[in-house]
Amino acid sequence: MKTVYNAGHAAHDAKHEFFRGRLVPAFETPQRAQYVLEALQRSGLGDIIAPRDHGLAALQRVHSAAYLRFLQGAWSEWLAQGGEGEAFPAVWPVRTLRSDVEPRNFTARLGLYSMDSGTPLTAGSWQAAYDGAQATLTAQALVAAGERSAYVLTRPPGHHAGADFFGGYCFVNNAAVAAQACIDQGARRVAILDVDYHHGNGTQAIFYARADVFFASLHGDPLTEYPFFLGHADEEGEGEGRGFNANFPLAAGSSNDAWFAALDAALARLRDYGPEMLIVSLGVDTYGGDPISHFALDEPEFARLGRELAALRRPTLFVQEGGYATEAIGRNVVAVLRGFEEGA
Ligand code: OKP
Ligand code: ZN
Repeated sequence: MKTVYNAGHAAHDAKHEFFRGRLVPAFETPQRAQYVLEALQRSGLGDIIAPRDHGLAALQRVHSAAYLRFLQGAWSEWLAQGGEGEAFPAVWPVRTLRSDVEPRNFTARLGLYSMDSGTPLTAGSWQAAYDGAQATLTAQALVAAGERSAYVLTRPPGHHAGADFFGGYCFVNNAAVAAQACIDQGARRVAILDVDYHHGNGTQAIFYARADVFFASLHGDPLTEYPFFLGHADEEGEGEGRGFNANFPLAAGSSNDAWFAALDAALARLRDYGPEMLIVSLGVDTYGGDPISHFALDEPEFARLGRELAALRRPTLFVQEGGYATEAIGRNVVAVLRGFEEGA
């Protein structure tokens, strides 16, 4: 399996994030991708190639023009108004406040286009996220051209980013960009399976009213886990999309047996759907040693995940999402990809 590696990821290098009332070292670091890269190189899994630039248009297919414009210019606006260090949003248009009028004030727009204060915006955030989407499009093109599978090694992750907001460490929704690219190339059914510990609220929302992209997600129950405000089992899609969204929330602390039972249920839904391409939002923060998550997967379980995904027999694109036990991410990712190749 080929890897497309976004070497530009390191341009997004936040030093801090807010956690329980104080600034702590950021969990989402360049070291994450570095460790995966080293594990991949040791694994001999396949070539590691550079992204090709497919341009901004594919991003505009899932994100609003106003949001992308904001992201591109945000860092220079932050500097121009005297910002120091990383930019964190602090005010949001929640219930009864208007989000249909774009304020002129930068802090207000930072809130309008975000969902939390946990996502530091840095000098290189836009560039790293843009390059990540290009890496994803490069890998999507490989699979669309007939490769059995491909893996996108990138950060920051993407699945929390909505059509017009960032959050949960995410700026550009790579999995959504890839799914939309498949549709724009003529596919009629694409499936996204999100196995990150956190619900992929952005991906779900982007395709919620559509039948051409099925979204299924296994995740920590939003009653207690981030992103808290989406990801419940009764979210089944709306309008034409009714029946094409499937959430499998699991209590924090759930066993591996419970996790694989939910995986089997999700895979059964995807088998019925019969997608032309499967996109896997591959977070490995389901690892038992993850510092911000509460499932218990380990190397053998990641390998089993890979094998079960291969059994779907669909062209498969893996897109890197979370995983914060830095020293273990590499071997966990390699276990999934190896398991997939064994099963393929
Ligand atoms: C991104 B992805 C820890 C609090 C959690 C947001 C978590 C985003 C996870 N400081 N903050 O889904 O792995
Ligand atoms: Zn996650």
